[in-house]
Amino acid sequence: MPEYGPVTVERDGDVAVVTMNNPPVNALGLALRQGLMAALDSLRGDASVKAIVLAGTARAFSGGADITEFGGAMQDPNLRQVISAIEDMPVPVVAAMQGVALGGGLELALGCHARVAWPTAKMGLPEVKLGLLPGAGGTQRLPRVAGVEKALSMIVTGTPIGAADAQAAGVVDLVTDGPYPGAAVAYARTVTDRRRVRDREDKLEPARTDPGLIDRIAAPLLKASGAQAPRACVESVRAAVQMPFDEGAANERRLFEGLVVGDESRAQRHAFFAEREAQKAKLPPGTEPRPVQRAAVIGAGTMGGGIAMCFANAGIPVTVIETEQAALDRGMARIAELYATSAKRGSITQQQADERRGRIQGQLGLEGVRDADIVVEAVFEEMGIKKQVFAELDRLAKPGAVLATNTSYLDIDEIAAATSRPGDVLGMHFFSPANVMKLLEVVRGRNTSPAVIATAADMGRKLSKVGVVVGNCFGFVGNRMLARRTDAAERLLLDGASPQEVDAALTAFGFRMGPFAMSDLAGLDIGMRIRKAFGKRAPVADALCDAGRYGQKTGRGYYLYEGRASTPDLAVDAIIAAESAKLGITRRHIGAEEITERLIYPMINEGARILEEGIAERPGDIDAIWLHGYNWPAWRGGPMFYADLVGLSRIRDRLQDFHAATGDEALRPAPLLARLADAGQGFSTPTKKAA
Ligand code: T1G
Repeated sequence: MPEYGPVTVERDGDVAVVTMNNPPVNALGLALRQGLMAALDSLRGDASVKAIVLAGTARAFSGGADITEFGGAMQDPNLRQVISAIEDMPVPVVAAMQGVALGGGLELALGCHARVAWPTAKMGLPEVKLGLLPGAGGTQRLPRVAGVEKALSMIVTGTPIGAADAQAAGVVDLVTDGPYPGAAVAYARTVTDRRRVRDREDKLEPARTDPGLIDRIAAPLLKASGAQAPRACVESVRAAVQMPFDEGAANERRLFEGLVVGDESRAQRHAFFAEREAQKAKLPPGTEPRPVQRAAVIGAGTMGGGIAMCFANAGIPVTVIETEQAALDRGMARIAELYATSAKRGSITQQQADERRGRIQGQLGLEGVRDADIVVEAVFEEMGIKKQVFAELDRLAKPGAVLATNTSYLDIDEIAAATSRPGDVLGMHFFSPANVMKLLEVVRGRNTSPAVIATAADMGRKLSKVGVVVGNCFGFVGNRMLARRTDAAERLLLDGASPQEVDAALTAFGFRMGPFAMSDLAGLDIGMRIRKAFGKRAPVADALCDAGRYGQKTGRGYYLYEGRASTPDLAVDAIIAAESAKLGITRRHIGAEEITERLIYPMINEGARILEEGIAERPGDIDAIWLHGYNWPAWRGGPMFYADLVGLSRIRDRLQDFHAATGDEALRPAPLLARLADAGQGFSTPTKKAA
């Protein structure tokens, strides 16, 4: 069996099977491209070959272009050359797709004359999630097989589709669960139409005859993001409709080359790798996670219910524990309702909803933890109650069970000290709604054993979370940095900005919601309780709470609410002005740039302290936390990556200004930040992958 690097060629009678095997996901790096070209060259003149099947592995047909190659000089053959070579083969080439076919992987398949998919196949063009657009003909070929509407939705959202959907859309010609790749070999023998996808125009006609079609479809898709890439995707598909193939492809290339060198794509490529690196906890070699067959969650409130759903969704039976029947019934009813809604929306099947619901059992009393391998406590956020629960868990839970608390800021070591097995205790901080949000802060205590950390990190992967291991301190990583932004927002109001100006600056930066709209959604009373518990003051927020303005739940907070619709409220301006006057602050107009800097730079500064203290292992971990837990805009890469883009000397200088103006010690540049700025360095010396 001839081999060309990671590519092998095998004969099945008159059909040649070309198989890509470049673990882990058949990324189309140079060696694989060269191997494909060599294999095709070896077959081109062979008259005994009547058809070719292009195959991958069970995990991936191909995960696309090798992202680590971006930013460097791309060596030939490039992917477009490989695809043209396939298109121009003298015999039909059929793609056999199981696992993922993403980005360049789907573009490769679209270069084939036909496509056969297995039920496990997932295909899409997710380049927009890397701040790019498909750069090997995807924006030109996909509309030619799936039509403009489907293609635009797939390309601008980057969301992959399954085999059945792909067949319905015309992306694949056959879906089979026959032998792999044998069923494609059999199909290849029947293929007579060797028309290249690039030569098919019929599916472009509707857009050619209806000039407004593209904009009508694109408008709602573009609403979601302020980034450049989604707009470039639309322009490239428009070119597919308006230009001959080669011109459209050249235009796509031009757009691609503009984006790939830009900050947005660098930021999103950084985010891609940071998310994966962040999940690799630094543990002693040979540390193994403990087996988990069964889980228990204490507390059936919003968080407890969501956490239980995570376990059930991952196939792990879970017991939800409450102290009162009414609370248990409410919690179980909420879970059932959430599953019913998901089934109704079609995001899961009714059968999946029933199976998952069936894995969750409610129980009164802590006895229910006895057979659990992992217990997650999600009771009221008060230290006394937490310690009581953990003392009971220590008595009831089986030896070796992992005892986790979902606290979002309390001291893990103090909670662990309530047990005789602090090595088995750690934090597993989920984000609300827990069954939706991807982030999981895995908080190691002073005595937490490596095996327990490994078990929680492994559980994060199994629950499809981005599990980031962090150290124990007030608010861990995310909330500790968020507290700096909250303080800054409060100070901006006192200095002269309005809630809507502050929120507008942050949404313009790329967040979906500003700090005050977010506070109104969560409820100002939550912040007030924490401030009271720790003796902290926030003059404006306290005054609003004193006035009973808790946000949406009371119909007024920083804004006035009619249902979910909010409007500015002059009464709030008066409250703010009064608090400023009490503090002798002269209010002034503050521009959007200063507002943005005063919200973001203190967070970055706190991030530097967190790195210095070893609470976070890598700057990328902080970025992954903010990207997956706090809606930091992906095209800005995360706070620490963004800091490197801005330049640490600018941030240091501005912080010094803010410190001088307010006397707030938290705004004094952190030693690490000052040191790196003085040395002209950044938080992340460019890793090979994000260069
Ligand atoms: N390039 C390089 N490395 C990749 C890679 C890729 N395309 N995809 C995955 N990896 C690495 C990843 O970093 C990790 O490494 C390991 O593989 C396993 O990945 C011209 C411009 C395929 C769905 O956007 O979405 O084609 O951490 O942990 O959960 O138009 O990886 O082990 O060292 O994520 O099973 C478009 C990106 C590229 C798909 C598998 N393609 N990949 O998920 O494993 S741009 C994508 C994924 C492009 C063309 C353009 C996922 C996956 P390590 P993993 P997984």
